[in-house]
Amino acid sequence: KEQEYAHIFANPYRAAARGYIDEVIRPDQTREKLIRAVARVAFNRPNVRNAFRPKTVAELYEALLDAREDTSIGVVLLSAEGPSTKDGVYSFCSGGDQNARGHQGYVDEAGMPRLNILEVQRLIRFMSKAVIAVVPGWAVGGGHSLHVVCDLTLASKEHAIFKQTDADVTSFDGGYGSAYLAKMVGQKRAREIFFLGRNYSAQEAYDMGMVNAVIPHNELEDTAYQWAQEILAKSPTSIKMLKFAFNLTDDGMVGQQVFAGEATRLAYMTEEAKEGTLQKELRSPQPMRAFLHLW
Ligand code: S0N
Repeated sequence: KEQEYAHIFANPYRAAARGYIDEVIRPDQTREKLIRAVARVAFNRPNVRNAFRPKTVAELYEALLDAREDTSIGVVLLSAEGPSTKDGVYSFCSGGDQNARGHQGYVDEAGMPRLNILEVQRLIRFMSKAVIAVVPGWAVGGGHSLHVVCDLTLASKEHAIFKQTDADVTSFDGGYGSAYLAKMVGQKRAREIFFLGRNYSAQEAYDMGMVNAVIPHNELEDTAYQWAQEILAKSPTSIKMLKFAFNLTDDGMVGQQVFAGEATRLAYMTEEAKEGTLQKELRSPQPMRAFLHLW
């Protein structure tokens, strides 16, 4: 299907619902046998270095939301198609499409100015699953910010280049793209990246601490899948709680809310919660039995 994001469905029932496949043949599955899978969401505008316009961002948001809601998916890879058919250059994402930007900002097909890439950032940040940026080439401007907000980044040894052009084009990611980047690489390096707008290789990005591994280009996607498999082998609840715990201190009360919300969800699964739901205590107050057991 012609989309600005290639979206590979991990759940065959969802793919069938969207008309991508005709029939799902259900094997004899028990709950234990259910496969937890990896979703790969990939930029698909390689001839403009995978720049995003409002339409692209809307599709990206929908694909990521789909991956978040799909309980069979444990890890999301944010990657990119390529190379460009014009010149063979690889890119992850070059940020906002400069052709969609007018004096009102980034304007969608209905003429409405939008900057919904920040909603995508928040979706990645607050998603209860690990999101890995798979960077085959240029990661620039808002595309650089996207890799920053992902949980992990894997970069092509030969082709990945990291660059912040925000200050060249009168834009500034004052949130995760800069402040969170500074937590990763330190204040001086983050200011250098934004103030000078230089190119950094995958190795330099790794040395600074904003990339987890530098991978030979032709092994990048397989390696990302392998990392995802390793994460899938872990406890999903632990991965989720760890992600939200790592986020908590930087996200203020929103971070606390997200973490506490998950703690509440776990509390609902306790014996105490069964009694709490019945509200017996309100009718005839007495100590909760499950509570006594806990102590
Ligand atoms: C990526 C660069 C460095 C690649 O250079 P290279 O290899 O020399 O290729 P070019 O010849 O320049 O480009 C090849 C073709 O691709 C088109 N193109 C490239 N980038 C874009 C783009 N961003 N938009 C539209 N087209 C693009 C070129 O025009 C060329 O086309 P043809 O072949 O037809 O000539 C280099 O291309 C470059 O520097 N690109 C621009 C990068 C940039 O400045 N991006 C915008 C940065 N700003 C944002 O992203 C702001 C939006 C945003 O996300 C935001 C806003 C507020 C708060 C937060 C954020 C946030 O950052 O998240």
